[in-house]
Amino acid sequence: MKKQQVIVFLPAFNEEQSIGEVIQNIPRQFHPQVEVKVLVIDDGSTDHTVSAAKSAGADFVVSFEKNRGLGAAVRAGLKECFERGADIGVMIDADGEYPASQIPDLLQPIFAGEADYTMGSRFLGTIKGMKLHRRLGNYFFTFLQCIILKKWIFDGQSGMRAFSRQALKHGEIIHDYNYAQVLTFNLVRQGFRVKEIPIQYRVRTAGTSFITFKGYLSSVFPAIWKELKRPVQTVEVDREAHKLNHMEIQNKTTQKTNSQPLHAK
Ligand SMILES: Nc1nc2c(ncn2[C@@H]2O[C@H](COP(=O)(O)OP(=O)(O)O)[C@@H](O)[C@H]2O)c(=O)[nH]1
Ligand SMILES: [Mg+2]
Repeated sequence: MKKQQVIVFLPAFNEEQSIGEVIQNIPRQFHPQVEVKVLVIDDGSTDHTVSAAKSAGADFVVSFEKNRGLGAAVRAGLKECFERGADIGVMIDADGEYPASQIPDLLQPIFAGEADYTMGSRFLGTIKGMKLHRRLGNYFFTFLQCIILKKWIFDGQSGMRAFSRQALKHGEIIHDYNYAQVLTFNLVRQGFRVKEIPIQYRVRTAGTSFITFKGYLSSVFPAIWKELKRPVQTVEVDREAHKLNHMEIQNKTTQKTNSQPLHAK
Protein backbone atom coordinates (compact mmCIF):
# COMPACT_ATOMS: atom_id res chain seq x y z
CA MET A 1 0.00 0.00 0.00
CA LYS A 2 1.34 3.42 -0.97
CA LYS A 3 2.10 5.76 1.91
CA GLN A 4 -0.10 8.80 2.36
CA GLN A 5 1.81 12.04 2.24
CA VAL A 6 0.88 14.70 4.77
CA ILE A 7 2.33 18.16 4.23
CA VAL A 8 2.19 20.43 7.26
CA PHE A 9 2.45 24.08 6.31
CA LEU A 10 3.11 27.07 8.53
CA PRO A 11 2.15 30.58 7.39
CA ALA A 12 4.77 32.80 8.98
CA PHE A 13 5.55 36.46 9.20
CA ASN A 14 8.50 37.35 11.42
CA GLU A 15 8.29 34.37 13.76
CA GLU A 16 11.99 33.66 14.27
CA GLN A 17 11.52 33.18 18.00
CA SER A 18 8.86 30.50 17.81
CA ILE A 19 8.83 28.77 14.43
CA GLY A 20 11.74 26.43 15.24
CA GLU A 21 10.03 24.92 18.25
CA VAL A 22 6.75 24.46 16.39
CA ILE A 23 8.54 22.60 13.59
CA GLN A 24 10.44 20.41 16.03
CA ASN A 25 7.19 19.44 17.73
CA ILE A 26 5.55 18.21 14.52
CA PRO A 27 5.28 14.41 14.83
CA ARG A 28 6.95 12.89 11.78
CA GLN A 29 6.34 9.22 12.43
CA PHE A 30 3.05 8.23 13.94
CA HIS A 31 1.79 5.68 11.46
CA PRO A 32 3.69 3.32 9.16
CA GLN A 33 1.56 4.33 6.18
CA VAL A 34 1.95 8.06 6.68
CA GLU A 35 4.85 10.27 5.65
CA VAL A 36 5.09 13.85 6.94
CA LYS A 37 6.81 16.81 5.30
CA VAL A 38 7.00 20.40 6.52
CA LEU A 39 6.50 23.47 4.37
CA VAL A 40 6.90 27.10 5.46
CA ILE A 41 5.07 29.89 3.68
CA ASP A 42 7.20 32.87 4.55
CA ASP A 43 5.16 36.00 3.94
CA GLY A 44 8.01 38.44 3.35
CA SER A 45 9.58 38.07 6.80
CA THR A 46 12.37 40.53 7.51
CA ASP A 47 13.85 38.60 10.45
CA HIS A 48 15.48 35.15 10.59
CA THR A 49 12.25 33.16 10.23
CA VAL A 50 13.54 31.26 7.19
CA SER A 51 16.89 30.22 8.65
CA ALA A 52 15.25 29.26 11.97
CA ALA A 53 12.73 27.12 10.06
CA LYS A 54 15.42 25.43 8.00
CA SER A 55 17.60 24.60 10.96
CA ALA A 56 14.59 23.13 12.74
CA GLY A 57 14.07 20.74 9.81
CA ALA A 58 11.61 22.40 7.41
CA ASP A 59 11.65 20.44 4.14
CA PHE A 60 10.44 23.25 1.88
CA VAL A 61 10.24 27.02 2.15
CA VAL A 62 8.24 29.27 -0.15
CA SER A 63 9.00 32.97 0.33
CA PHE A 64 6.95 35.92 -0.84
CA GLU A 65 9.03 38.94 -1.76
CA LYS A 66 6.69 41.27 0.08
CA ASN A 67 4.20 40.77 2.88
CA ARG A 68 0.83 39.82 1.37
CA GLY A 69 -1.30 38.83 4.34
CA LEU A 70 -2.34 35.67 6.13
CA GLY A 71 -5.19 34.87 3.71
CA ALA A 72 -2.77 35.01 0.78
CA ALA A 73 -0.27 32.83 2.64
CA VAL A 74 -2.82 30.14 3.49
CA ARG A 75 -4.10 30.20 -0.08
CA ALA A 76 -0.54 29.59 -1.25
CA GLY A 77 -0.15 26.84 1.36
CA LEU A 78 -3.20 24.94 0.06
CA LYS A 79 -1.99 25.27 -3.51
CA GLU A 80 1.58 24.22 -2.74
CA CYS A 81 0.41 21.17 -0.79
CA PHE A 82 -1.80 20.12 -3.68
CA GLU A 83 0.85 20.69 -6.33
CA ARG A 84 3.47 18.82 -4.32
CA GLY A 85 1.16 15.81 -4.32
CA ALA A 86 0.00 15.87 -0.70
CA ASP A 87 -2.80 13.49 0.21
CA ILE A 88 -3.60 15.66 3.19
CA GLY A 89 -2.53 19.22 4.03
CA VAL A 90 -2.29 20.58 7.56
CA MET A 91 -1.88 24.21 8.50
CA ILE A 92 -0.61 25.39 11.84
CA ASP A 93 0.36 28.86 13.00
CA ALA A 94 4.07 29.49 13.42
CA ASP A 95 3.76 31.43 16.67
CA GLY A 96 3.65 28.46 19.06
CA GLU A 97 0.06 28.97 20.19
CA TYR A 98 -1.20 25.65 18.77
CA PRO A 99 -0.01 22.16 19.77
CA ALA A 100 1.87 20.63 16.84
CA SER A 101 2.02 17.40 18.86
CA GLN A 102 -1.75 17.07 18.37
CA ILE A 103 -1.57 16.97 14.56
CA PRO A 104 -2.32 13.19 14.59
CA ASP A 105 -5.52 13.94 16.54
CA LEU A 106 -6.49 16.47 13.88
CA LEU A 107 -5.91 13.91 11.14
CA GLN A 108 -7.77 11.08 12.79
CA PRO A 109 -11.29 11.91 11.46
CA ILE A 110 -9.90 12.23 7.92
CA PHE A 111 -8.14 8.87 8.18
CA ALA A 112 -11.32 7.42 9.62
CA GLY A 113 -13.33 8.67 6.61
CA GLU A 114 -15.50 10.86 8.84
CA ALA A 115 -14.41 14.32 7.70
CA ASP A 116 -12.65 16.14 4.88
CA TYR A 117 -11.78 19.28 6.79
CA THR A 118 -10.90 19.42 10.48
CA MET A 119 -10.29 22.31 12.83
CA GLY A 120 -8.51 22.24 16.17
CA SER A 121 -10.94 23.73 18.65
CA ARG A 122 -9.57 25.76 21.55
CA PHE A 123 -12.97 26.11 23.13
CA LEU A 124 -13.55 22.36 23.17
CA GLY A 125 -10.08 21.88 24.61
CA THR A 126 -8.10 24.14 26.92
CA ILE A 127 -7.10 27.78 26.61
CA LYS A 128 -4.32 29.50 28.47
CA GLY A 129 -3.97 33.25 28.55
CA MET A 130 -6.63 34.47 26.09
CA LYS A 131 -7.72 38.02 26.92
CA LEU A 132 -11.41 38.72 27.48
CA HIS A 133 -11.88 40.90 24.39
CA ARG A 134 -10.30 38.20 22.17
CA ARG A 135 -12.50 35.59 23.78
CA LEU A 136 -15.63 37.65 23.13
CA GLY A 137 -14.54 38.32 19.54
CA ASN A 138 -14.06 34.59 19.00
CA TYR A 139 -17.48 33.80 20.49
CA PHE A 140 -19.10 36.41 18.28
CA PHE A 141 -17.54 35.26 15.00
CA THR A 142 -18.07 31.60 15.85
CA PHE A 143 -21.73 32.23 16.65
CA LEU A 144 -22.13 34.05 13.34
CA GLN A 145 -20.76 30.99 11.58
CA CYS A 146 -23.14 28.70 13.47
CA ILE A 147 -26.08 30.75 12.23
CA ILE A 148 -24.88 30.83 8.64
CA LEU A 149 -23.84 27.17 8.55
CA LYS A 150 -26.88 26.04 10.57
CA LYS A 151 -24.43 23.89 12.45
CA TRP A 152 -22.98 24.07 15.94
CA ILE A 153 -19.27 24.80 15.94
CA PHE A 154 -17.10 25.93 18.82
CA ASP A 155 -14.08 27.71 17.37
CA GLY A 156 -14.29 29.26 13.93
CA GLN A 157 -11.00 31.14 14.13
CA SER A 158 -8.58 28.30 14.79
CA GLY A 159 -5.03 28.46 13.48
CA MET A 160 -4.76 24.67 13.19
CA ARG A 161 -6.64 22.84 10.43
CA ALA A 162 -6.37 19.81 8.14
CA PHE A 163 -7.62 19.31 4.58
CA SER A 164 -8.24 16.24 2.43
CA ARG A 165 -6.69 16.38 -1.03
CA GLN A 166 -10.04 17.34 -2.52
CA ALA A 167 -10.45 20.13 0.05
CA LEU A 168 -6.94 21.37 -0.80
CA LYS A 169 -7.90 21.45 -4.45
CA HIS A 170 -11.28 23.12 -4.15
CA GLY A 171 -10.92 25.38 -1.09
CA GLU A 172 -10.87 29.06 -2.06
CA ILE A 173 -9.94 32.02 0.10
CA ILE A 174 -11.60 35.19 -1.08
CA HIS A 175 -9.41 37.78 0.67
CA ASP A 176 -5.73 38.22 1.47
CA TYR A 177 -6.09 39.52 5.02
CA ASN A 178 -7.51 36.38 6.60
CA TYR A 179 -9.07 33.02 5.85
CA ALA A 180 -10.70 31.83 9.07
CA GLN A 181 -14.41 32.16 8.37
CA VAL A 182 -14.53 32.44 4.58
CA LEU A 183 -12.62 29.20 4.01
CA THR A 184 -15.01 27.25 6.23
CA PHE A 185 -18.04 28.71 4.45
CA ASN A 186 -16.47 27.97 1.10
CA LEU A 187 -15.67 24.33 1.90
CA VAL A 188 -18.93 23.53 3.66
CA ARG A 189 -20.96 25.08 0.84
CA GLN A 190 -19.14 22.79 -1.59
CA GLY A 191 -20.22 19.78 0.42
CA PHE A 192 -17.10 19.02 2.46
CA ARG A 193 -17.60 17.54 5.92
CA VAL A 194 -16.14 19.57 8.76
CA LYS A 195 -15.25 18.29 12.21
CA GLU A 196 -13.67 19.91 15.26
CA ILE A 197 -11.08 18.30 17.49
CA PRO A 198 -10.32 19.55 21.04
CA ILE A 199 -6.84 21.03 21.30
CA GLN A 200 -4.67 22.61 23.97
CA TYR A 201 -3.91 26.24 23.26
CA ARG A 202 -1.69 28.79 24.95
CA VAL A 203 -1.38 32.43 23.94
CA ARG A 204 1.95 33.40 22.40
CA THR A 205 4.77 34.57 24.63
CA ALA A 206 6.96 35.87 21.79
CA GLY A 207 6.05 38.34 19.01
CA THR A 208 2.71 40.07 18.63
CA SER A 209 -0.62 39.29 17.05
CA PHE A 210 -1.22 40.95 13.68
CA ILE A 211 -4.93 41.18 14.36
CA THR A 212 -6.28 44.64 15.04
CA PHE A 213 -9.92 45.25 15.89
CA LYS A 214 -10.40 47.77 13.10
CA GLY A 215 -8.48 45.80 10.49
CA TYR A 216 -10.34 42.64 11.34
CA LEU A 217 -13.82 44.11 11.21
CA SER A 218 -13.26 46.15 8.07
CA SER A 219 -11.82 43.19 6.15
CA VAL A 220 -13.71 40.23 7.51
CA PHE A 221 -17.33 41.40 7.18
CA PRO A 222 -17.13 42.40 3.49
CA ALA A 223 -15.24 39.18 2.72
CA ILE A 224 -17.89 37.01 4.41
CA TRP A 225 -20.58 38.83 2.45
CA LYS A 226 -18.71 38.37 -0.83
CA GLU A 227 -18.06 34.69 -0.13
CA LEU A 228 -21.68 33.96 0.69
CA LYS A 229 -22.95 35.75 -2.41
CA ARG A 230 -20.80 33.96 -4.92
CA PRO A 231 -22.04 30.73 -6.42
CA VAL A 232 -20.16 27.50 -5.70
CA GLN A 233 -20.57 24.07 -7.19
CA THR A 234 -21.04 21.02 -5.05
CA VAL A 235 -18.10 18.66 -5.16
CA GLU A 236 -18.64 14.93 -5.28
CA VAL A 237 -16.69 14.08 -2.16
CA ASP A 238 -14.77 10.83 -2.00
CA ARG A 239 -15.50 9.85 1.60
CA GLU A 240 -13.10 6.94 1.63
CA ALA A 241 -10.14 8.69 0.01
CA HIS A 242 -7.82 8.69 3.01
CA LYS A 243 -9.08 5.77 4.99
CA LEU A 244 -6.43 3.99 7.05
CA ASN A 245 -7.41 0.72 8.59
CA HIS A 246 -5.23 0.57 11.64
CA MET A 247 -4.72 3.99 13.08
CA GLU A 248 -2.06 2.98 15.52
CA ILE A 249 -0.25 6.05 16.62
CA GLN A 250 3.37 5.42 17.39
CA ASN A 251 4.40 8.77 18.76
CA LYS A 252 4.55 8.66 22.52
CA THR A 253 4.42 12.44 23.05
CA THR A 254 1.27 12.54 21.01
CA GLN A 255 -0.34 9.91 23.12
CA LYS A 256 0.26 11.96 26.23
CA THR A 257 -1.60 14.97 24.88
CA ASN A 258 -4.41 13.00 23.33
CA SER A 259 -7.86 13.95 24.38
CA GLN A 260 -9.51 11.31 22.22
CA PRO A 261 -8.71 7.70 21.42
CA LEU A 262 -6.84 7.37 18.16
CA HIS A 263 -8.21 4.12 16.89
CA ALA A 264 -10.28 4.24 13.77
CA LYS A 265 -12.65 1.48 13.00
N1 LIG B 1 1.18 35.32 5.97
C1 LIG B 1 1.08 36.10 7.00
N2 LIG B 1 1.04 35.51 8.13
C2 LIG B 1 0.96 36.30 9.15
C3 LIG B 1 0.90 37.70 9.07
N3 LIG B 1 0.83 38.15 10.28
C4 LIG B 1 0.85 37.06 11.06
N4 LIG B 1 0.95 35.95 10.35
C5 LIG B 1 1.04 34.56 10.77
O1 LIG B 1 -0.27 34.09 10.98
C6 LIG B 1 -0.32 33.30 12.13
C7 LIG B 1 -1.36 33.88 13.07
O2 LIG B 1 -1.03 35.20 13.35
P1 LIG B 1 -1.28 35.88 14.73
O3 LIG B 1 -0.77 37.29 14.59
O4 LIG B 1 -0.71 35.07 15.82
O5 LIG B 1 -2.86 35.89 14.82
P2 LIG B 1 -3.75 35.49 16.07
O6 LIG B 1 -3.26 34.18 16.57
O7 LIG B 1 -5.13 35.44 15.54
O8 LIG B 1 -3.54 36.58 17.09
C8 LIG B 1 1.11 33.23 12.66
O9 LIG B 1 1.72 32.06 12.20
C9 LIG B 1 1.78 34.45 12.05
O10 LIG B 1 3.15 34.27 11.78
C10 LIG B 1 0.95 38.30 7.82
O11 LIG B 1 0.91 39.48 7.62
N5 LIG B 1 1.03 37.43 6.82
MG1 LIG C 1 -1.37 33.67 17.05
